[in-house]
Amino acid sequence: MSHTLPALPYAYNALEPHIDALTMEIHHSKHHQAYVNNLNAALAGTGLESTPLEDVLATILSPTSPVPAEKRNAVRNNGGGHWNHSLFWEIIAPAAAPTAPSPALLAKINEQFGSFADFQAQWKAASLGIFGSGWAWLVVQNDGSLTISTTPNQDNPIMYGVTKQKPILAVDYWEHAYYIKHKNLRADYIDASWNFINWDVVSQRYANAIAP
Ligand code: MN3
Repeated sequence: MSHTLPALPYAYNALEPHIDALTMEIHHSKHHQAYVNNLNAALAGTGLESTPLEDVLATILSPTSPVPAEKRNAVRNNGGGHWNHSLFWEIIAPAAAPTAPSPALLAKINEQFGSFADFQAQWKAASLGIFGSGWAWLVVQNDGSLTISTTPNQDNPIMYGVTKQKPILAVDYWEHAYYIKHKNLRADYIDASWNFINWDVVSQRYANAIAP
């Protein structure tokens, strides 16, 4: 079965004013759809069409990847694009329904970063440090600690050896994610992001990641 574009659980204008409706529509129906289409084209005939995408991405950077060598860049870029955006749509929420980190996640953030404000400052510094297009991540490590990381292009922590439940927060810092509203001002988009992160989902992903 080929990969498909997931439907959004909210309207394109639901993220206003933090993400504008036109950006959401183009981002979902054009950019994400293109990653899905290109991924399906790259996987066609490989026998990997029905393999869970996480499994394909987990080994895509390895010489032993089952993806044919000439298809690996396309699968890396478009498979990453499909996986990353599918997560991104889940961890953002309508502005009308603000959420907050669970007590357990907030306690961990405070323990690890000093305070929520310190976490936000470190996240912002990391996000501003991405040269060109990429993503910022909050990842639960095997020992339960939280780390902020960034990846270029459509790479993600799964490709770098982190299993699928462990990235709990992801924000897209490609200019297509914010340029219409925020122009070149990535810092403004970062500041706005605190108003659209769905902490209910992030907190649930944290709980799943640390569950024995
Ligand atoms: Mn994007």
